[in-house]
Amino acid sequence: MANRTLRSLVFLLVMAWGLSARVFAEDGYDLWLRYKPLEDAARAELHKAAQQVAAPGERTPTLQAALDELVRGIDGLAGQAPTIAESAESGAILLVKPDTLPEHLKGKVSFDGLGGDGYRLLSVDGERTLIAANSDIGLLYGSFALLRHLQTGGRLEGLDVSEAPRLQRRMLNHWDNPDRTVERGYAGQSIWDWWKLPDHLDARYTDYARANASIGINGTVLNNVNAKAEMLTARWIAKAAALANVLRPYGIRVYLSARFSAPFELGATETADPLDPAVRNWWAKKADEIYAAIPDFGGFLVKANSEGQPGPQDYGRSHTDGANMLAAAVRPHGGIVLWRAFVYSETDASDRAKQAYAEFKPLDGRFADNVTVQVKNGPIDFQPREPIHPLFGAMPETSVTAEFQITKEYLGFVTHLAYLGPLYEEVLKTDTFRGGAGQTAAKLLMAEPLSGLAGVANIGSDRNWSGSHFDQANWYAFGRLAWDPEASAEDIAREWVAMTFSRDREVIAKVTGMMMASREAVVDYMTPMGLAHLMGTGHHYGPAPWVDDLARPEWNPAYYHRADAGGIGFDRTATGSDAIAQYAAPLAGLYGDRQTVPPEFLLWFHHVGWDETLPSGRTVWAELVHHYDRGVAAVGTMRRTWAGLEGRIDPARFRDVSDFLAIQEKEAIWWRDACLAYFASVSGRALPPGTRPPAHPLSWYQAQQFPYAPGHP
Ligand code: GCW
Repeated sequence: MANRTLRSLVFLLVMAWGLSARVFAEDGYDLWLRYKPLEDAARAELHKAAQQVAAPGERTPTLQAALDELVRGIDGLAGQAPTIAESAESGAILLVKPDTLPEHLKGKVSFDGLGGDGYRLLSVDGERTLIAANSDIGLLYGSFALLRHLQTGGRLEGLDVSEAPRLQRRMLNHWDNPDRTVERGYAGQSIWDWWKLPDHLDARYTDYARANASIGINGTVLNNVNAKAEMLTARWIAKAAALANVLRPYGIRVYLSARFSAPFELGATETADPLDPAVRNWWAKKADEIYAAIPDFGGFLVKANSEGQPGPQDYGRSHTDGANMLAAAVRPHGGIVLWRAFVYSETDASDRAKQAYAEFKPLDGRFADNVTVQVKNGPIDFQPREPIHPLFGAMPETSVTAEFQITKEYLGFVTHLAYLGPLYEEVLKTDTFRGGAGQTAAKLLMAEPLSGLAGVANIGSDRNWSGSHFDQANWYAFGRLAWDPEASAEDIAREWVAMTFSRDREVIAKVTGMMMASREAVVDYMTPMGLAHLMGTGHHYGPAPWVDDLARPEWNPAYYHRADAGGIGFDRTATGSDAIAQYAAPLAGLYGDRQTVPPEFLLWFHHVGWDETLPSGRTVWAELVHHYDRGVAAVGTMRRTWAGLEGRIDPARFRDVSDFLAIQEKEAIWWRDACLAYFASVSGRALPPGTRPPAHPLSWYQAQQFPYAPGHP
């Protein structure tokens, strides 16, 4: 008998242990929407103030989503789920629009300045909290904002916050293929389980929608810009429509990348010439077909005449001919065309950094008004650091959208911690001087008639969505900056840490500190001082500054760094490629002058002698070594900071991050050693005294091959 009792007890204990492990093991799936219990006093206070959530008026799917999220969030934070009511008594959270505002509050609550998507959070009567908006989407955004406020330690009392997004289109671009591979994706397969669509809707799609709505994302391009024609067939439109149905209540519109040669490739026309009536007709009919299935379809994203993709130039036509044909097709339905400016051609050997501007600037004023030209943040390609793209503000008669990369193709994939908030912020805060001082990229974007920000998604089927816990922060920061391009990357990091890891002040400070230093560390150990594109061929994993024999000149790292026995750097001044002439005068002057060029762009714009002395007092060669060392040291610091947080972060995520930081440190050393070995060999300079020599001879680094590196098409 005693034995049996003991056995049952042991059994129960084991069960309880298993259950708690399941309940408490954090795997990152919940992202920043974890809603962990508040500490005692705050929990009791919230419990009292949020016994009900009420939303008078028609219960649309969007309003239902808002209520469900509030119930879920308050349940987690306060330890008890509020009930959903029709009208609000005291102790309630009330979701209202101008026409559902309770009688006694009429005239007392202003909805001014909220626009369609904005919201107001307001304490009233000392015992109710209003979420006020002009639309259901505004109420959904307001609900997420209220939960964010509570998750980051805010209280309901005395609340009065109004916010409205400052860009109209806040979009993710998925580079997802129909076979579920993801170009430059490092987080597993595509989350779109195309094969089972439209009949099976993975629950993840709804969580994807929640996460995106929580940061204000309102558009998603489902497929890769290197698009397949099949995506535009009836079979695939049905799949996109099924996804659109899931995303719609969360305010997210679906867009598709369109392959320019689709009508021809699908056998419907003899050509894809944008001036051919049959081709134009095909696109118009195709748009009708798509809109019949997806009434709120956003439009087409197009990569044309770039890296081998088809486009109007194949028929002697221009980007405007191509873009405007598609614009005409979607116009009757209210759709838009996002036409990418990421172009460079092998026939122009001068300077890849100049080509987008050279091709697009002359077309200013010729794009239809439902076209926006989508421009990458820098003139080359999502490098750890680039100066701003000269096209921003350079086409006053054309709408321009900015494109950032969230996935870290050139910043160490998912195993390197690199918080991209500071990269985005640096670009957005850059003064372009277009039309006078103070014209930052953020200001220009906000003034566009079709304003928007696009981010190449880092989302995949990995349990933690982004491949690493910290890469979730890049998705989050992108969304927050698309909502407000003048927000601070550091504030965003702090808020994300509080929601994602811990509300403990010291943890927040330490982790935020790690994040804020992380991108500069990557710049330092990969491409310091304005260097770019030193990554391995094709997969872009690891260092390969020595590569100089690829078919196209601008595929070679040597093309970018131009190092030789005399010096290093790309002369883009008037004596060189004169790329600086594409910037507005004050900026061109700043970048073009050796004395005023910001040190972080020195080698981007200038070719300098190895022995020249810099303001730091070091020679160019010694400065380069200094940066590589500093980058490695910064990763060591991140590792130590993280190690010091053991016990204050849940064990599973603590271990994941620890492992990745160890990989990062190993690879930072590899980058440093390989680059220094190579640059020492070209410069003929010895390492400064006291510098640790590379672990291997240069030939060892050159021999490394990575045939299975992820994300490589
Ligand atoms: O960064 C480069 C990538 C390509 C990508 C291209 C682009 C989708 O290496 O994989 O193709 O940019 O932006 O079109």
